[in-house]
Amino acid sequence: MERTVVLVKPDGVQRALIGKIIDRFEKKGLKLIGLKMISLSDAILDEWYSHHKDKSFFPSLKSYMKSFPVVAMLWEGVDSVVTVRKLTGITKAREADPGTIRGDFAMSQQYNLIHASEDSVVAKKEEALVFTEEEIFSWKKTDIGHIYLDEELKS
Ligand code: FUP
Repeated sequence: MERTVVLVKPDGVQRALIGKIIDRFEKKGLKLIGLKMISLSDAILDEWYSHHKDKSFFPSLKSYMKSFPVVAMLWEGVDSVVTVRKLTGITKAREADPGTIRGDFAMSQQYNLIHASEDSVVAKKEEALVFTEEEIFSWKKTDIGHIYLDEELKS
């Protein structure tokens, strides 16, 4: 099943929104298979945001992401990358749809609470950057039959 990485960014940690953010994904029916607090290093951030390295906001983005620890999560579900991006909302939080995490709790383009992997290739890269194999848990979610049809689980 598809996996995707979420970070609660420094502003989300400072604003005491970790629990609320986890709750959104849990209630949706996604399965949490990895969770930890980490301080992001220069090496991780250079790789994480390599597509932004030439942008004017990159130095500010990097120093913000290093300013305080973040909470990293790995979520699993059918089409989890797209699902988590929809629950997250667009980058510029003050214009994000109500009902999304950014739309409900944030105002800024940079302080937008949360990172969510952009696609499945990026999700695999991000998973490898923050989680070791021992930090990823395989467990049986017993309500799975009430979340998906059997044929959805086979696709
Ligand atoms: P997203 O996938 O929505 O997190 O957004 P991007 O990958 O486009 O951007 C990553 C992060 O860069 C954003 F969360 C915040 C920061 N950013 C800025 O600070 N200014 C910008 O103009 C665009 C992005």
